[in-house]
Amino acid sequence: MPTRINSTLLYLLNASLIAWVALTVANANADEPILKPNYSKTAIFDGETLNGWLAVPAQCASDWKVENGVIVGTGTQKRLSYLAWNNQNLTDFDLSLSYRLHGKGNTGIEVRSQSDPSGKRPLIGYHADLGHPGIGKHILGAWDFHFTNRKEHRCDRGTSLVINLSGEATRTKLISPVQPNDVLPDQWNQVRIVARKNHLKFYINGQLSSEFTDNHSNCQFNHGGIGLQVHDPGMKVEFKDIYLTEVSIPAPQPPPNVLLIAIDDLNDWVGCLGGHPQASSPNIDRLAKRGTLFTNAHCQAPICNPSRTSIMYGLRPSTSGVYMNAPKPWTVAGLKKNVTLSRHFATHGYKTYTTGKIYHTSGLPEGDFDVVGPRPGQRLKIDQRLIAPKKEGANGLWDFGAQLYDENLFQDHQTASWAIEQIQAHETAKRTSANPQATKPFFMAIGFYRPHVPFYSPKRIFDQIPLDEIELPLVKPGDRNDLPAIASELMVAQAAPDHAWFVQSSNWRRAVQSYLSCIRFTDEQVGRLLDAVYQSKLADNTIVILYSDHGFFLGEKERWAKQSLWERATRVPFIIAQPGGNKGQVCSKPAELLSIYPTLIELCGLSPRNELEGNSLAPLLKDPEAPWPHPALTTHGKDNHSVRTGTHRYIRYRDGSEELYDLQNDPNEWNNIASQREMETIKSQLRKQIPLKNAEPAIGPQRRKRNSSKQ
Ligand SMILES: [Ca+2]
Ligand SMILES: [Ca+2]
Repeated sequence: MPTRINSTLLYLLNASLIAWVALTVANANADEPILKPNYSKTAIFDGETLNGWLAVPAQCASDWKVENGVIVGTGTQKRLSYLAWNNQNLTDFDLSLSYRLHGKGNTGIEVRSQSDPSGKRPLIGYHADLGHPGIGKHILGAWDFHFTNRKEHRCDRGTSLVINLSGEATRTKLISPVQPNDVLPDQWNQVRIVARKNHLKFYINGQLSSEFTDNHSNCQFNHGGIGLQVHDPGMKVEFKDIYLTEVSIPAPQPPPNVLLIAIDDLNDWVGCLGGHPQASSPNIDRLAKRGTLFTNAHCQAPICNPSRTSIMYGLRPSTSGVYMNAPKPWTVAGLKKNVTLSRHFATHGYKTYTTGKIYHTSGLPEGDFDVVGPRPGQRLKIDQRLIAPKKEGANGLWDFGAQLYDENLFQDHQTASWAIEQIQAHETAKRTSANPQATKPFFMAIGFYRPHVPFYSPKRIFDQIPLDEIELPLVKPGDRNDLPAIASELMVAQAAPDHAWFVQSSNWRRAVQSYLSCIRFTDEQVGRLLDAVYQSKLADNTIVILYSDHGFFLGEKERWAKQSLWERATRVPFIIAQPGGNKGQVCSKPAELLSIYPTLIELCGLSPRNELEGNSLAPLLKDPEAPWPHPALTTHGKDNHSVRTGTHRYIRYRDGSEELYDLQNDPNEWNNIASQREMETIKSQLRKQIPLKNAEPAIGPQRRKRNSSKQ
């Protein structure tokens, strides 16, 4: 906590004489609506005196006084006048205060401020601008760059600015920034400034106004002071309720390794989620015991390509325009400059590995990983076809049953074996190195293929679940009668056989048996990976995250596969286990796979990225009951969205039709209560969570070519 210093003493000090002590940059911390309780919030204005504050330049001391419990700044001359807080070495912090601007004028808050070596200005640094309402977006709610030796980047109200290493800027619009009429003239308004490493955010009255990430090498300020400003002669501004919360998280040393385990098409039929009474997954369950299990976690798209794109690019489908299994995201012009999760780790000194299915069809953006292992695909030449073709148009992958060949030849066994070799080689290299600290940490993304179709597993596993004991999912007759027409049309999985075929051909029970068997086999492979990490020294320094790209229907609602906005297709297993973190935690707050990217940034101390749309789950890893206002959103095709809260699911389709389910009383989502009059209030609240942006479906290179040849 900063020490209070008598203002007279400070008055005698020229600000330029204050030694600026460079501190180690604190760890990145993604934006959090509420700070964790272990950071102390300090009132830095006592309501009576200017103790701890310093007028800069000293000649303007008469511009600042305390009256009726508030700081009053008056513009007396044509000059910049500041009231600076005495701690000049703030790195990462939250600053909140109230201000009231009488009439017209221009004020603001200098942050990471330092004395100007050229003497041109009283202070230099980043400046959160606060002019009177109506003054324009380049002042009210904008960031200024008050530096002497670098470009003044415009970061107007409503802007998200990223400055790259060489000082070039790119700007995007914020989705719902503060509006001019949200700022009240002549009345108290709230300001909050969040400074995390090189990422600074500026809020007015609870709404984000503008933000920037400053990567400009050697130019950014990673520490400094705080200064209240009076800009114009004749103006009057008041400040009160000034609170500072210093945030300092030491960067993890050495940086942790990351093992990402992606499973394909695994719904909530795992032991720890209890989605099916015969589900067995002792290894996934033991990972849950090492960390936090999110029991209300959902994919952002209920199909491979858009879900995996969302995870690796950190964007919602409604922003990227990648809604279906084409195009591949790295062929989309608008996404080519985006930095994927693995590349972001690579730029922070990580060695990156992958094997199996991380992106759809096992494809990869060029150069996305340093070391790439086998990616054999969904079906092997060795696989025997077991069930006769089902319907015209049904995808040839639809097959199921036991395969009799050597278990070591199964795709997922090979995937795990390759990953284990890399993990062991890394551990050996580090252990035998003369300088273990110089060994790069790893980021390893491992993608298992099963239980995606074909549902093949070794006979040993298959025989564990006798066919006549299989319990089928519950189906309510007439369940679909209360659905809007668009739901039935949109939620047909073209590649899957009809439910009627499974029933009439007596294959329903066998398909469920096969799916459950695949889960058990994949779980065994997860177990082998976990042993490689947890039975070695890497256990103390490796974060393990396990997820499935989306869920899967096996007859519920008389349908099969994914491609729907209902619970069985959106709910996924999702576990984060970090060394030193809380063990055996269960968190029932709505969680999104989109959060993987920002969460890893926070846990590993990487630089934040403005474009990421997910919320870091770090607060929930510390306290699963922490305030969490975010629902989990799932999007299927343009402008069809589901909003999942702790209690309800609201679906709104592009034609405006709706569904609403009370999951607490109706866990199978049998009763669509959207048309009940008393649901209007909850529907209107949930509707507000739907993304405002609904990008046109992205076009890949082939489509573009065809289109251009037509013109
Ligand atoms: Ca999938
Ligand atoms: Ca129904």
